[in-house]
Amino acid sequence: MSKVALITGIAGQDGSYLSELLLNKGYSVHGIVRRNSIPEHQESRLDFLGESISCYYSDLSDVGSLFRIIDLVKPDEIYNLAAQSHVRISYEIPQFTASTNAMGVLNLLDAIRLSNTKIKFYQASSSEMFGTSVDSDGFQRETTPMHPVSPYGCAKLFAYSITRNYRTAYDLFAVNGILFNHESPRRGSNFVTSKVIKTAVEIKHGLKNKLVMGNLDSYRDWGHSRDYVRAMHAILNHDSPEDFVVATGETRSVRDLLETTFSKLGLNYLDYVSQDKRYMRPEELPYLKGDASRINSTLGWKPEINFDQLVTEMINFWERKITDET
Ligand code: NAP
Ligand code: F7E
Repeated sequence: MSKVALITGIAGQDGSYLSELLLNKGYSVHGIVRRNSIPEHQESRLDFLGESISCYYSDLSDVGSLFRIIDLVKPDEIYNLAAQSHVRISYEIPQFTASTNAMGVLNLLDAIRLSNTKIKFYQASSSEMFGTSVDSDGFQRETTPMHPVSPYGCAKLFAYSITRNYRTAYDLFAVNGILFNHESPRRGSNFVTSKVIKTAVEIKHGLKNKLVMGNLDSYRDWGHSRDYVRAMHAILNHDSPEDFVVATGETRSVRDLLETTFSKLGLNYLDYVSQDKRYMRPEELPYLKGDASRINSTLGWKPEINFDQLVTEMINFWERKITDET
């Protein structure tokens, strides 16, 4: 019999790639979406999957609806990808961010604990939890202390901790994937990779003439969402419940991202880019570089798409989209 997966945040970037992966593995795939006043756009990342998945209205803050859906779907695995996932915006809506990203996870864990303790639970934890903490060799790994520097990171740290707590206290198969930044053509257009690549393509086509940015000197470890959802599935299907870092092990500055993108398009970013404080954060996380050797040696996971291929895929996507629209 096919396994049943329930994905919260199914209509997000990772939700769409994970749905594809699980369907290809023969899963029956179900997901939670929030009510939106324009339902036509809401599941656009899932359109290509047609009727092969089933979605239900819910919200991580609505415990009753979580119980209802778990009872209806009877999942073997729950992937909790739902979150207010934008770090800068978490400063503007800190309480909503904490309510979804922290308390929402507790709601789901309680729903599992009180309905069926056999359900396996994956929590989308984040490298943002490390904050300013880096090991002396320049990497962050499973043992690195966590000192988050944003409302988003603080809420995710609660979620990470309560997942571990419920694992040991109630013997749940509840695990964390500590994922570093991962991107794709399906990335929201207000995250830095999509913003830079989309705007650079628009500049090349004469649709815009400037790109206004925030901090250019932070470093990120950027991978591809398609690779990272493979890691989520592997972590949840390991024979014991453990937490793993998922990363490429390479770090680049936002400036490097600008340079790579604009030069692929035959442009010089210095001619177009300015900075404005509206895109700066009250506190910045300056540097991320993950050590994924544990997941590599234990589960055999490694990324297959490198930074250069990621940027090229995203440029091609925005080239096609902009050409189709003009
Ligand atoms: P995303 O594209 O922003 O997707 C998040 C999804 O969660 C959206 O579909 C959103 O729905 C939904 N959501 C938000 N608040 C909700 C609530 N209260 N109840 C139910 N659903 C809600 O994010 P992503 O990039 O796919 O990331 C997936 C998960 O991994 C998130 O938890 C994120 O924090 C975490 N993560 C991401 C990265 C990364 O680099 N991408 C790295 C580490 C961890 P709406 O569209 O209706 O808002
Ligand atoms: O910013 C800088 C910004 O918003 C990356 C989320 O998926 O990864 C993501 O969080 C860097 C930061 O991602 C702009 O200050 C400069 O240093 O793309 P981002 P993030 O904050 O790292 C973690 C792991 C998650 O878990 C999160 O869910 O780029 N930056 N100028 C800018 N960033 C944005 N968004 N916009 C700018 O104009």
